[in-house]
Amino acid sequence: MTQVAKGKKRQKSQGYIAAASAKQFPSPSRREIAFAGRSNVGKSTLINALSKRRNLARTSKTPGKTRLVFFYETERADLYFVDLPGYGYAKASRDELTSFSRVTDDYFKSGRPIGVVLLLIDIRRGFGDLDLQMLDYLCHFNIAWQVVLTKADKLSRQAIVKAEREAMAMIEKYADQYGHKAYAPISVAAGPSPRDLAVQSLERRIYNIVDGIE
Ligand SMILES: Nc1nc2c(ncn2[C@@H]2O[C@H](COP(=O)(O)OP(=O)(O)O)[C@@H](O)[C@H]2O)c(=O)[nH]1
Ligand SMILES: [Mg+2]
Repeated sequence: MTQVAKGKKRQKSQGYIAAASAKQFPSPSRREIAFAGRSNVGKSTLINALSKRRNLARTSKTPGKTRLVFFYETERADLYFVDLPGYGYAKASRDELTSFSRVTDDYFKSGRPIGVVLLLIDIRRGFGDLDLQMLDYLCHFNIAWQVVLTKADKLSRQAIVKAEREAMAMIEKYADQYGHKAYAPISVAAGPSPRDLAVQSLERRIYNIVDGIE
């Protein structure tokens, strides 16, 4: 069996579609919950925690590896989790990239049935320029977004409260400016303890947003 054939088989049995360009996006038959953020912020880890499947989305210690958009089937047959390419790092060099990839751009511009975008921010770093650019982008396209502060296990309780307060100030500023709904940030530690209560409250929040309850 060739490498390509093996890859295809695995893709089918795991219930996901990997797209390198807009042409490969699935037909818009399900609503989508998209995960955006810098490379290495914890997108794939959070998708695994929310999917309750440890190895659905591939995680990596090396930033900047994923350049595809992955559409993962979820517990709910009417939804996809969409893992977007991380921004901020070029693959080969460790140079900072200053914009989003073509396929990310296409994803937001092609009128996908997006229910909500989770914008992941490393709780220790806070918002960077590219994160703010992403917020502008989401507001511009009038897409609902929820900020998730990742790797909360790396900070003390007190530092988490401070980081959440700072993130909320940023969220309110953007939401006010665009007349957007301001959802409070949720801090998660999806890596070490995926059954974390915060992951469960995030799960409730995102389903409430896509179902129009919040
Ligand atoms: N301590 C800690 N590490 C995490 C957490 N989430 C992700 N990581 C680690 O961060 C690295 C990047 O995670 P990954 O999900 O691949 O990030 P992605 O590039 O955004 O998809 C991996 O080594 C993960 O194990 C977390 O909540 N806490
Ligand atoms: Mg990833």
